[in-house]
Amino acid sequence: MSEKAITRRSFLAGSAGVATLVAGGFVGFGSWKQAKAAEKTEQPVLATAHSMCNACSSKCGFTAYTIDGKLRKLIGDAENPMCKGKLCARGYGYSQIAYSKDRLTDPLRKNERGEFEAVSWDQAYSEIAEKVASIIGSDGPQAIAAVQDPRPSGKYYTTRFVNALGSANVYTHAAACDLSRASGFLQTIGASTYSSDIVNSKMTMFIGRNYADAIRPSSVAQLQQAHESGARIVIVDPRCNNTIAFADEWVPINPGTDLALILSMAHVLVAKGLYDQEYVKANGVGFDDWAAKLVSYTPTWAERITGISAGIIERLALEFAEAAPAASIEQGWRAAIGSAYRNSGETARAVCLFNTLLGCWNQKGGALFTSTVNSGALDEGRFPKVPKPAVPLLGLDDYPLANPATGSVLQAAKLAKDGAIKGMFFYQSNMAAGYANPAYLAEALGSLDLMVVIDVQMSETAMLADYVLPDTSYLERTEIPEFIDGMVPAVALRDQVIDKVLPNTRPVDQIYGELAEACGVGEYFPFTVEELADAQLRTVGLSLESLREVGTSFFADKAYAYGAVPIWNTPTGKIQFTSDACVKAGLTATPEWLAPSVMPGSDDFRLIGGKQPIHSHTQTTNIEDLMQITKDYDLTRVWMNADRAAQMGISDGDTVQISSSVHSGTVRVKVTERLNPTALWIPSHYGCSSPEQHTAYGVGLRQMDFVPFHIEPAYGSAMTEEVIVTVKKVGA
Ligand SMILES: Nc1nc2c(c(=O)[nH]1)N[C@H]1C(S)=C(S)[C@@H](COP(=O)(O)OP(=O)(O)OC[C@H]3O[C@@H](n4cnc5c(=O)[nH]c(N)nc54)[C@H](O)[C@@H]3O)O[C@H]1N2
Ligand SMILES: Nc1nc2c(c(=O)[nH]1)N[C@H]1C(S)=C(S)[C@@H](COP(=O)(O)OP(=O)(O)OC[C@H]3O[C@@H](n4cnc5c(=O)[nH]c(N)nc54)[C@H](O)[C@@H]3O)O[C@H]1N2
Ligand code: SF4
Ligand SMILES: [Mo]
Repeated sequence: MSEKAITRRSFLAGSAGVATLVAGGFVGFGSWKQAKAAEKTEQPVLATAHSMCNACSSKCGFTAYTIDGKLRKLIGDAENPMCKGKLCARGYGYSQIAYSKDRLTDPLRKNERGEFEAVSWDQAYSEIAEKVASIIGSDGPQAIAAVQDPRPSGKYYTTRFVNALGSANVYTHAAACDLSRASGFLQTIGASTYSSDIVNSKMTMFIGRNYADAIRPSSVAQLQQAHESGARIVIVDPRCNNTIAFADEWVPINPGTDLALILSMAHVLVAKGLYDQEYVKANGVGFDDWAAKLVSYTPTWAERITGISAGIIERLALEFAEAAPAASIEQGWRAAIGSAYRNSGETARAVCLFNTLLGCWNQKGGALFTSTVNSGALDEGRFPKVPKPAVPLLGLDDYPLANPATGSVLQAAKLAKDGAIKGMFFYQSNMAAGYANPAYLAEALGSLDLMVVIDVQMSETAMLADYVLPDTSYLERTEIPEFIDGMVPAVALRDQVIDKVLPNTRPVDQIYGELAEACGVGEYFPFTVEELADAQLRTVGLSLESLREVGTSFFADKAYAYGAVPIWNTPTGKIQFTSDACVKAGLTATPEWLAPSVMPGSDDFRLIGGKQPIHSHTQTTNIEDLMQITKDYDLTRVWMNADRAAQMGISDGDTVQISSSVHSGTVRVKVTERLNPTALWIPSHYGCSSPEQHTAYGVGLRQMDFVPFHIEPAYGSAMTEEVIVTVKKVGA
């Protein structure tokens, strides 16, 4: 598939053309700009620069090759820990965003008729500042909030700006991604994630995590290596996803029941005494309480819930015992334990406790706590400290287990609807299309007095805004460094690699700096992004110049060593088999079976979703070449189990109407043996409802439209798969 995409890419130079130009030699992007400024360049100038992809949050490092400031090709940097030399198809395809005809070109303001009109930057800033002042005047700074998708500069500048206004309310997309996972892990092991050492493992189980479709190139490479070196790889997924290419077994579980599987595997280990008793004793608190609950979770009990035979469950548990401590349940990301169900947070807790039974933490082949290096303290004269906001992040009272680093943006939406939050800023976030039911979000965000969206194209979220501010694309701006967690911690840079395409766009650092100035808090932004990047890098022995040379730099002296006893950063300082905070939040002390909030019957289905390798969330479907792959391979179809389809008289390619309690839509069907019969699987990228995205608009269905607005108790997530749908054939 990607080969096809690559041959179509119009920006790739023919190799003969490149060869001629190479004769002129390569220069860095900075030198190219100087040459251009001096206007002495008669011959086309080739330049190269390191930067980072922005098509998903993995931020793979690459070298960009340009001719006269225009992008010609990208090559993944071999040293970069995220890509290890290979970008994925999205990484190549998404670079076209810079030249997209649907880019936002000017600041926009919505007029009384609800239409956008172009305004000057100064006018936008001064009107926004006026509204900010009025909101703060009447409701205090805590009525201001922001949402950002964690990118290096986006995160830093959004937080700094909102904090400077006196508000702590900065949220991320976590509530629709990995909030339950991070929060459940925090309750149990005091860390929001870990890394399974797949390559050195004897056995790794993936529960709703799909390396081959929800791609990070280095993870795919690791999995391939693990598979080739004999690690036993087990995929637990209602769908036989493409990771099966590197796996030994597919466990086609009923969706939403992973907790029962884990509890009953734990039952087997505890009942047979096949767990690391010494490890549990030394590191855990409350084990006996969990063990008492596990007694009833026999494989026979779990078979009825999960649809997986008791024999298979017992075998998997015994295989784990045999492989321990070089074994683990992989950390997962989104599906099943991230934000899908009423039991996602509790499933995440159980995952950590199961790994504890294996005694695999920080063991070779087990589950590791690698580390990152961070920027040290900066000179406060040049980079003034922003005072800590008086009121803490809103929403944590209602969802007390939500990871405090991200909060629950859905509770923020509710607060907007109720009028407690009145002004919201969005940076690189398409909340309205992806974080929960879009109709609810449109209403909630529609209640705001001020909504400002900074984006590169007219997203569904931007459509709702009062002001839309056009960012430069990621290829056109320099950001602050990205510190990368790993076996050897690293740092990489997103740098400007092409000349600005649209003259009236501005980079994120400039936008927030100028907004701050207009809002009267400009004193917190008296530096350029280059100065900040350089200062941060100098605290770790590097400089902007030295990082630009190499793209990625490693901290070899901080390399991971197996065997270290982790510091369990929980209230008890132990691995918490029982948690007081969970009890306070209305859950059980130890993870017990908690059924999903809805269950499909024999006439309907649970709608589940997932990634396709050529798209990211909602942000890439407007890229023509990526969407062409969708069309060529008919990728908008929903998957339906072959037996169920036969029973309903539905054939491959038929058109069906899918209806949930809140939405209905028609789509074509892919009939397959590769899906659990209780599930209907929908790709999560389609159904764009912004007419200004001319390629993506109206193609396919949007998963989130079918999901009612509801929030996982205690954890604050979107419960994206707590939805039952009926299916009716409407056309052959
Ligand atoms: N429908 C749907 N919903 C989803 C998902 C899905 O696959 N489909 N996935 C879920 C998951 S796992 C996650 S992590 C979240 C992700 O949710 P988000 O982080 O909101 O990601 P996207 O939906 O891709 O929206 C990103 C927005 O950023 C804009 N953007 C892209 N580049 C730039 C830039 O350089 N500058 C600025 N200012 N904006 C830019 C895009 O145009 C787009 O509007 O969504 C969750 N919800
Ligand atoms: N191509 C692509 N890659 C991406 C992204 C992207 O948008 N596109 N986004 C990145 C981001 S932000 C994220 S969060 C990750 C997400 O990474 P993943 O969590 O791996 O991705 P998903 O596709 O959401 O879900 C993985 C699998 O879970 C299965 N699943 C659904 N429901 C259940 C269930 O109840 N139980 C079990 N056991 N399995 C279930 C789905 O069938 C799917 O195959 O991907 C990252 N990589
Ligand atoms: S995984 Fe693909 S889309 Fe994500 S950063 Fe890497 S190359 Fe870009
Ligand atoms: Mo995500």
